[in-house]
Amino acid sequence: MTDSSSTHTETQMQDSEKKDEPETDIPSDHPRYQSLITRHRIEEGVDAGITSPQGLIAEGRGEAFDYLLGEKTTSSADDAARAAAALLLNADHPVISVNGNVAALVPEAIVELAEVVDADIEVNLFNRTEKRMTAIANHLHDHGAQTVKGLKADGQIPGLDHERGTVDADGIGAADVVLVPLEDGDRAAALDSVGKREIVIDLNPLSRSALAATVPIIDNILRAVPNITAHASDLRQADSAVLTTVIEKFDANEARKHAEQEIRRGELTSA
Ligand code: PTJ
Repeated sequence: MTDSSSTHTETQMQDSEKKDEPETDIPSDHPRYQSLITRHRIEEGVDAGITSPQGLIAEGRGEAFDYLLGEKTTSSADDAARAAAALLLNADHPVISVNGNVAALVPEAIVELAEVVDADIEVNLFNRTEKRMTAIANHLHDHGAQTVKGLKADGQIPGLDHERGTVDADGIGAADVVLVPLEDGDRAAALDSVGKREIVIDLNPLSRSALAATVPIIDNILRAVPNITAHASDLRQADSAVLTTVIEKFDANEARKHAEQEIRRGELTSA
């Protein structure tokens, strides 16, 4: 699941992507095939009213970090994915938060992870509109989700203005652990301040979201979500003491530092 066993993760990623693969004219032997497919998915998400136009900018930013990371899951990101799996399995009420980029990029992988760790799925948007909330919930249902929260909007995270703080009271409002991929820094900080333990997936190790996280996973969401699921399947039968040890052994500061070093070192090959 790490650099040394990345084939497993890559195979999973390729399999999950094939199922979702959009219609494109991009030749599969193009050296930047993966990146071009990802861009295309975000573009399709915008066209379908799922992804916000700002999601295009976020994707470009993430892509630049991923390029510098060598577009692979580092050993520290793999440790983080294992700690995330343990945290989700050990939680009383885990929730996976889905925004417009997440819905466009990994809808099936999110549904699969939620099943394995028995988490709620909640749509939670930075640029919230009822139209986009409904479109994303429908999209997740189309990809196998049974229940999608977020539409009741009867809860509020303190410290944020109304729209950005709106959640379901029995979803994120009641969660003890929240997976927030590609989250805005302000909202990550607000969730942290009300005592939620956060797992953040973000390619930028210096982002405020990554800094607020109990478990920051500095990896592309395309690789990170199937990797958490693989670790969760592996840890599923483990008792609470084993899960607690996995969580306690993980060092968030070390993980962020390692990712930053990898990015700064940036041993690039042309692509
Ligand atoms: O759908 P909405 O309205 O909730 O809006 C979602 C976005 C992502 C547009 C919104 O939350 C936003 O503007 O986020 P930021 O502040 O641009 O932060 C997004 C972070 O995700 C950045 O640090 C990027 O580096 C990172 N990122 C982008 N693509 C990926 C990624 N991290 C992991 N995997 C990616 N594919």
